[in-house]
Amino acid sequence: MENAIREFALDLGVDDLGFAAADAYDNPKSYETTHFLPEAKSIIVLAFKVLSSCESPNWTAALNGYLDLAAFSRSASYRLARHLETRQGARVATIPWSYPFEFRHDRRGIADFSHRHAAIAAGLGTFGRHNLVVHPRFGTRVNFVSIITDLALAPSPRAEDCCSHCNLCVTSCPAGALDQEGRTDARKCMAHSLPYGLGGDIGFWSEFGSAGPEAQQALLGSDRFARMRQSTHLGNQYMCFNCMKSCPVGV
Ligand code: B12
Ligand code: SF4
Ligand code: SF4
Repeated sequence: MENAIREFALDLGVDDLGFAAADAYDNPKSYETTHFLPEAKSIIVLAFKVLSSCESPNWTAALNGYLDLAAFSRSASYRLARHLETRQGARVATIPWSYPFEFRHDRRGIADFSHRHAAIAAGLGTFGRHNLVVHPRFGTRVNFVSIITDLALAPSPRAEDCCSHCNLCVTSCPAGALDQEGRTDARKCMAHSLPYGLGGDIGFWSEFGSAGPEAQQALLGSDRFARMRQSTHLGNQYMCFNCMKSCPVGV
């Protein structure tokens, strides 16, 4: 069954996939797989190679390649999940690329499920110095989505250490967010990589609330406001790809 699933997914255009037993998924900060699907037995993790456009000096092109990946990952995940339902009689829970995730005050900025840990359990790579998963062939230039299912699937073998410990990701982070080993300073990263996300939005409206009428007019006419509005429509509007594009593995 694993081979048939693999063939179907690769035919869709997915770059790689791996299988993990649901109880091999180990992340104390996220929910158990049974939180998403009470009958969970396995996780199928799909890997999508990030387009070389992430290196474009033009930000529109860099971001657009990323949004293409996100849109495709959503459709590939749906098609594979439907295939599992119709052909294998499976039950499924699909976990998205990034959003939606349950925002909760007591779990600030922490998603319900970790694709990184699922990918490692499914043999799709190992943690690199930048706290991202390094895939043996695609290096860091890979994103994941996961499907939790009640099918009992044979787990894929774990990958060997894929990070060459060259430190290039750390030195190319413009925010210093990777200085401490084993931890991404999410605040520093977000200020640089997602300046028009939730934090930027809150900052804008706080400033707006305490500004006089003229300053408010200027704020509404600013590039900052236009970018923020665009970000609201697009979802994640990433402005930094440095830790991903600096990694020499698999390029
Ligand atoms: C919120 C989020 C962010 C936030 C906060 C990240 C954070 N706090 O770590 C911000 C905006 C800062 C961010 C930034 C980026 N992100 Co992000 N992000 C997410 C998202 C949506 C949720 C993360 C989460 O809360 N997971 C739940 C927690 C419980 O698990 P976790 O993510 O694995 O977090 C644990 C690990 O960090 C672990 N850990 C870290 N290092 C190590 C090392 C070892 C040895 C071990 C054992 C554990 C460990 O400890 C944490 C707690 O358990 C995920 C998608 C997802 N649902 O997985 C993408 C995701 C993690 N992001 C991704 C990417 C690519 C990025 C960026 C490069 C942005 C970009 N331009 O694309 C940067 C990279 C930052 C970096 N170097 O860490 C990819 C990673 C792909 C990969 N190859 O690993 C993901 C999986 C999206 C996807 N679908 O592919 N991200
Ligand atoms: S995305 Fe940019 S700011 Fe965030 S950790 Fe990577 S290099 Fe640093
Ligand atoms: S850039 Fe170097 S240190 Fe960083 S993850 Fe890649 S191989 Fe590891």
